[in-house]
Amino acid sequence: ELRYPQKVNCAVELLDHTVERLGRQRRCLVGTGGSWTYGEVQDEVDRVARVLVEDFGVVPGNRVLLRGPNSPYLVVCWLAILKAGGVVVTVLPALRSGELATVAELARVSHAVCDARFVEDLNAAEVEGLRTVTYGGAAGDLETRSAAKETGFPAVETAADDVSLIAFTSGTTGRPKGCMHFHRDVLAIADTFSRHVLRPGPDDVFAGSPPLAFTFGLGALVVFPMRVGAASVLLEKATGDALLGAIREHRVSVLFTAPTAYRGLLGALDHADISSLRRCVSAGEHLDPDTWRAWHRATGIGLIDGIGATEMLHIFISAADEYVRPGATGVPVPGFTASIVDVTGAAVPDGEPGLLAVRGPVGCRYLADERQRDYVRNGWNLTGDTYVRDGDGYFWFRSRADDLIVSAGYNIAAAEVEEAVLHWPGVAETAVVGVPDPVRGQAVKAFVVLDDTVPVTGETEAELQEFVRSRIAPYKAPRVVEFIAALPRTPTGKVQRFKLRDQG
Ligand code: 3SK
Repeated sequence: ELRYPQKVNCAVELLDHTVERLGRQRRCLVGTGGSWTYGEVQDEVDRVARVLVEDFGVVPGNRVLLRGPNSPYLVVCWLAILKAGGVVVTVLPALRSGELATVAELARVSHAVCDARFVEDLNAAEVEGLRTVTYGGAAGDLETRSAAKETGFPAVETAADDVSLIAFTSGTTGRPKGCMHFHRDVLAIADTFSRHVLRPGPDDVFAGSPPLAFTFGLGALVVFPMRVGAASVLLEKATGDALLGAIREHRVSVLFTAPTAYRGLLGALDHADISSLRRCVSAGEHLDPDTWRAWHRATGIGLIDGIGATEMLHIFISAADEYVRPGATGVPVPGFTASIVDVTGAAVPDGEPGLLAVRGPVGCRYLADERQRDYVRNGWNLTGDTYVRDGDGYFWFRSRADDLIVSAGYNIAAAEVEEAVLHWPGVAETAVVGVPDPVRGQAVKAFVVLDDTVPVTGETEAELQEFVRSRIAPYKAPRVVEFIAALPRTPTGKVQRFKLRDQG
């Protein structure tokens, strides 16, 4: 069981205590403008915290919106808000003014720290009483103010159970939900998944694609490296080339990204130097066994698959090294318990699909949202995923609960059909949904993005259907195929199936 002191500030734990243990000289954050040691980060965090408190009147408990692409300075601001006792509400730079207004209203933000290049949309959101400070670029005045401040800021002594951050999830549909997480929760994700599965050390160098506004990125690129005194490379635009360039230049050893990106990287490894890589984590979407094997063949590294959720802050089922079974997500991370239940909450026998239920040191706490009652039942968090547990205790993804297609009385997991479609040469990505059908109730429809090696002809749809029927039970094969240029995705990369369903 994890135990933390009653008073704990996660920023102090991640930064000041790491400096106390390992000194000021270790490399901490790396960006396009150069790198920062732990000591430099500590000094700037303290100065920025002073700006927030002394110039902008931040008091403990204030909710502070933080907006900018991944960069060392974004991390400095994140830590400074926490040391000042604020609650960080990190949002994606891609959000538009209407979305920002919704988040600001739901979270009742009083202050904002914003990359100067992204302040226009924030201003256009017209959040009443919002006090905004910008950083970066000519218009950034945070750095000018911080340069005039002293270091050595006395951090606010927050309670372990004080809210440290509110992370918004749009899910794939509906009104955004704010997930509140405590100071101890931030430490708990490092002391569970990272400590027991990833097992990084102070000489590791982390990099990856997820934005810090997505808690996947926050854990991967801030919390996990800083908990052990390692370094993190923050890329504004983590395209395949940028990631490969960073791996070579900074000798990255721990990589975090999603299966789609691993598939993309596979095509670009020929002239890449990835000899420094030692751990590669895949999460954010289901990892199919073919991608696992292809990455293993090409790099000799077994991907560490994991499932997490913004509601759970980070990964709670995973496996690494000899415990990996390609195609399975893994087993509950030490500290978490998982089980498979039916809609009444009763346990489902091993081998049968049901709803994934999980409990552990971190859990869902929606901010003023009645959907809390659906997510947490009897202390179990219901993630909305359908899984099967096998006799060895491994968890195998079937589908999102809302991705189950019921056609002519058959339950069809969209993921299974997608896996079959993906085997067809030339398919870059696919999403399978159920669309209304007068005879079957629902019909299976595949939206398919082809790479440019395959021209679409009048025969292509039939050929693909025939191919899928040869791989899985014919009733699961798509009755309709639509070829499209790109799948609609949320800003964090999840496929927006509801848009495809609406499109029919
Ligand atoms: O699996 C996910 O989507 C996820 C969400 C939040 C944090 C971490 C992860 C892996």
